[in-house]
Formats: sequence, structure tokens, C-alpha cells
Amino acid sequence: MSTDASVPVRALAAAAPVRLESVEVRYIALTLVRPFETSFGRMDARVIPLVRMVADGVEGWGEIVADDLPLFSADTIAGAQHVLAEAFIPALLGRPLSSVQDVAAALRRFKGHAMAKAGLELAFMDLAARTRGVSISEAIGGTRARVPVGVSLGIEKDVPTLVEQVLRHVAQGYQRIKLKIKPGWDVDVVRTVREAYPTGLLSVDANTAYTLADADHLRALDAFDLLMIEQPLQHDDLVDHAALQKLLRTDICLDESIVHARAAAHALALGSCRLVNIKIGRVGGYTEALGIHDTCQAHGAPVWCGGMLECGIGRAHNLALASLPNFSLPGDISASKRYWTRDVTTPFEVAADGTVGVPTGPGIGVAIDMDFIDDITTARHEYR
Ligand code: NPQ
Ligand code: MG
Repeated sequence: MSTDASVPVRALAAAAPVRLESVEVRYIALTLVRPFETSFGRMDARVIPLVRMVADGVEGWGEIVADDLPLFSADTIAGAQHVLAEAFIPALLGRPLSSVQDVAAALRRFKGHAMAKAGLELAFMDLAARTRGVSISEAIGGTRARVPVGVSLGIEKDVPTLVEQVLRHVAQGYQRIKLKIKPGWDVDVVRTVREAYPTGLLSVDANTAYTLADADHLRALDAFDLLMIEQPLQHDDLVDHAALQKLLRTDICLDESIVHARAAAHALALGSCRLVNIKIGRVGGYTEALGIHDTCQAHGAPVWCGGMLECGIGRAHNLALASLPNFSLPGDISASKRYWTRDVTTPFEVAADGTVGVPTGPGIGVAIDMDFIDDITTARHEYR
């Protein structure tokens, strides 16, 4: 028995060792209700690869959050398809898997492709929790029934349009507003939004759009009492982030840079950030996400759950993760209707108090709309 009460007890195991009967990867096409623009590009629709595992009549679902092009990270949908078919799924079929950690161990020798690995860990976690009749939140040691949420607002055609979006989402209860910034859409935009939204939680996300040479310009953001500046510099540069953090009063939060628990430990030791955004897809699944959660908790650094414009399956997994105790800031976990006119699961809603309920049913805990998924499926590959 552990003597350290701060170390959560987690059973990421299935009721009995699982031998997968089939792993299906299917691609669904969904159109966003409104285009979403970041410093790296504009998106108006998504193809989302879904993973469905079956064993002993029980299924499990995961989502792969990769994009067509390697703009957010090196992961791509085509790359995921390749490594799933040629390496990852063959490494899982025909061997007993007792826990999510067994899945992680079977894939560990393969470098990169975190989002494809995460799709498999997520589907297995769903299946494993269902075999035990518990929700994923319960299985991983979640402590909250509802989690606080915020919204991430893209770059707009003009500032009045953005201000209108800010006020609309504040009125819906969102507890934190995040603005996407890039050179030419930053200090003046944030000043105007701050005037219209003077006291609420406000943060910005640059998605790597700046360099350390922009430090003086970024210091102007210190005037707006921001909750954080997310990922201002390059994805692979913890050293320049440490230099920048020394020059800023505002807390830096890293997203793209935190690719596993060791990177989180390095970033906190170097002073590259004071906060961490955890995305299960970016870090390769539950195993690393929980490791980052614990590493940050040990350093006294709060974490929050990031988002990748997921459909209901990824959103359900995010909610389970965000129910852990060190997720103490509002996550990028918005209502289904913020992104989709129709979701592939029971839709998620944001209550007037700015929280979303954590699903309580077995596994991901929400109903899958199989008819709708079949309607929007563009391709399907099954592996046995
Ligand atoms: C972020 N998410 O925090 C990301 C950006 C993002 C909600 O701001 C496919 C690939 C879809 C990469 C959606 C939010 C994505 C993506 C959003 C990145 O940086
Ligand atoms: Mg981000």
C-alpha cells in the first residue's frame, strides 16, 4: 500500500486480460458550424479518424485528433493510417492486454505518432472500463462530477466580430475566454476585448507564432491581467520559453512543447512555464497524460484540459481526464453545438454556471449515435 496520500490509486486494467477480436479505423467527415482560425491556418471542416475495438462482445471507442497537414504537430491523418496499419495495430492483435499500460508498452518502441497511439489507448480505456462496469472517470481516480470549462475563440475578420463572439460565450456561462493571437492580431485586439470583458478570466494562445526577439512586444500583454499566454514560441524550444518567462509577469502555459511527462518535468525545472495544458492526443494517451498530471501536481503547477475540436467521443474522454484533482483551471471543453450541428454522441451541454457534467455511464459514458456515424463515414478499415 502506498504511504503517500497524494499518489492516486488507479486501476487502468480490464476485468480480465483482453484479446482484441478486431480493431476498426473509420473516417468521419464533419463540418464546423463556424470556421476556426489560428496562427497556423483556417479550418472549416474536419475528417476525424475513429478507432473501435471489440473483444468478447464489448466495444471501445477512441478518436484521433490529427489534422490533414502537420501544422499543429508532426502528426497527420495519413501518417496515422500508415503506422496503425503497418505497426501499431499488428503489435496489439493476438497478445493479451491487461491494462492501458500494456497498450502503451506494446507501442513504446515506435517513435512519434502520439495521436495515433492515443486513439488506441482511448479505445482500450473505454473497452477496459466497460468490462468492469465503471466510467473512465471512476477508473482513473477522477474526483469531480462536473468540470469548469472555457472556450477558445479563433481569429476573426475584424475586432467587433470577435468582441461579439466573446460576449455571446460569456452569456452562455463559459468561465474563461481564450483568444487566438498572431503577429498583427495581438496587443490591440486583446486591449479592445479587455475593455468589453474587464474582469473575467482571459487568456491568449499563439500556437508558436513568435520568437524571443518579440519579447518586448509580448511584454505589452502584461497590462491585461491575462490568466496565461499559451505556447508563444517554437514547439521544441524549452530554453527560449524559460528566457521569455523571466521577462513576463504573465504565466506562460505550454501546449505543443509538452509531448510527454519528461518534457513537463524539464519545462518546470527550467522555468519554461508555470502552467501546463494536457491534451490526451498530443501526449499519446492516458498513460502519459496521467504522468503529466502527477508531475505537475508534484511541482505545484496547475494543469487544464486542452481541446482539438473533437467530436463527442474525444470530448467524453477529455471530460473523464479533466475530472482528476489537479485539473484546477477551466478546460477547452466546449458544448457540442459550439462546433457541430449534430454530434456523434449524446450532445454535451454547458450549464449556466459554466460547467459540463462528467459522463457517469460505463466507459466513455455516453450513447454513440451509430446511424449518424454510418451516414458520415467516408472510409473504413478493419484489422483482425
Ligand atoms: C490549441 N485547440 O489549444 C488548439 C488548436 C487546435 C481549441 O484552441 C486539428 C489539428 C484540429 C490541430 C484544433 C484549441 C485542431 C488543431 C485546434 C489545433 O492550440
Ligand atoms: Mg494551444
